[in-house]
Amino acid sequence: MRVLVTGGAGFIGSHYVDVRLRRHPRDQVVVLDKLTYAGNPANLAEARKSPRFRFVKGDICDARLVDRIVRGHRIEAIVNFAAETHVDRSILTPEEFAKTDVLGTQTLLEAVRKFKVKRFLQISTDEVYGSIERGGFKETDPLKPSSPYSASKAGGDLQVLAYWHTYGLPVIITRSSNNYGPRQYPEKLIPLFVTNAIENQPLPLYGDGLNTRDWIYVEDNCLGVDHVLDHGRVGEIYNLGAGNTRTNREITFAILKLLGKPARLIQKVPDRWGHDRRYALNTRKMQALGWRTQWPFVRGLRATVQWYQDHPEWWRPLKSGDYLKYYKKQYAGRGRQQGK
Ligand code: NAD
Ligand code: TDX
Repeated sequence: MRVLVTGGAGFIGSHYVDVRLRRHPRDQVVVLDKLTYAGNPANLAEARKSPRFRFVKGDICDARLVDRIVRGHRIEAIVNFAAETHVDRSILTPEEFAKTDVLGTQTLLEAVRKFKVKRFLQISTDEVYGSIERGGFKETDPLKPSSPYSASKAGGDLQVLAYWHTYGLPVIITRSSNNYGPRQYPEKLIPLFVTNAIENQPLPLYGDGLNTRDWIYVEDNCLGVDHVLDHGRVGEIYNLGAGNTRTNREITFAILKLLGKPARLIQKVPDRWGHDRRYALNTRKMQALGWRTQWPFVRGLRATVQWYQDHPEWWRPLKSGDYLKYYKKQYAGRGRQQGK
């Protein structure tokens, strides 16, 4: 199959490219990525060794470019990972999120329509369901996103479903829980805390630290995505979670323990605005499709911490320049929320 992976230079997308090339020895994979601050050509080092791999730098909102790639490479399937993905950034600059996550998705759907692409797989998130006190969300549950990020992702999902209902396009959506693993940009909880702890810098734990997420190892998510691309039913949504719910405090202490660092590195900071309390997914539908996670949390976290210890050349340059400007801005805005 000839597969277009958008956002393939990012964290999950790059792992997915590796998975697809490894598991399907005859497939060709084209990556389209804008290389925003989160995209990193180094993430595709393994893929570049393959003659079946091509990279194009560009924006999924650029309809002419998307058309040229889909037609030129005779693309049969699109897997859309491209998105603005960080909740804190979406609170500071929501516009980019609506552009890429909603309009970019729609631009890709138009290309699917025009060139009769056989499969369109939209990579979505558990955050579109909102927060849940106990139990896990099912695929049929209503959407109740809280942040500009999750609202934009929900907007993308609704476009995808509308193209299924209206034009009968062969679309599928996966919604995964929080991924972790090598090559995750060090603004997200686990890589931020691991790299800060390595450098003996404070770990900014939001609020009471009791917000809960379900953590899935990135390879388990990618194997699930691949399974859905080949075996999922069009028009369907599939949740991908690992059943590993942990509070942020638990994650923080686990990281400190693995690195042998003291609890005094933990710094209590004001809460994220509109911070969702708990995410969790019901994954029975994926299990019925024959998918299981393979990475227990303890093993996945150990492998992740080890990777960041072994690859300072990957993350050190990312934690300077623009990154620091963003950090200052983020904390400067805290506590100014009105109307709540
Ligand atoms: P990431 O931020 O690491 O990577 C996003 C990639 O998309 C980057 O390479 C970036 O350059 C690219 N990109 C951004 N805007 C683009 C545009 N307009 N055109 C082309 N490329 C563009 O993100 P990630 O964590 O790998 O997430 C990938 C996908 O998975 C996203 O759709 C995200 O919503 C979803 N997701 C992520 C998680 C998670 O825990 N990280 C969980 C559930 C779902
Ligand atoms: O410095 C921090 N301190 C902190 O306490 C950061 C960055 C986060 N947190 C908390 C906020 C959340 O409760 O940790 C939790 C996880 O935060 P993030 O890593 O920012 O992830 P989250 O907001 O849960 O969203 C992630 O999972 C779903 C991804 O960023 C999304 O792209 C994905 O859709």
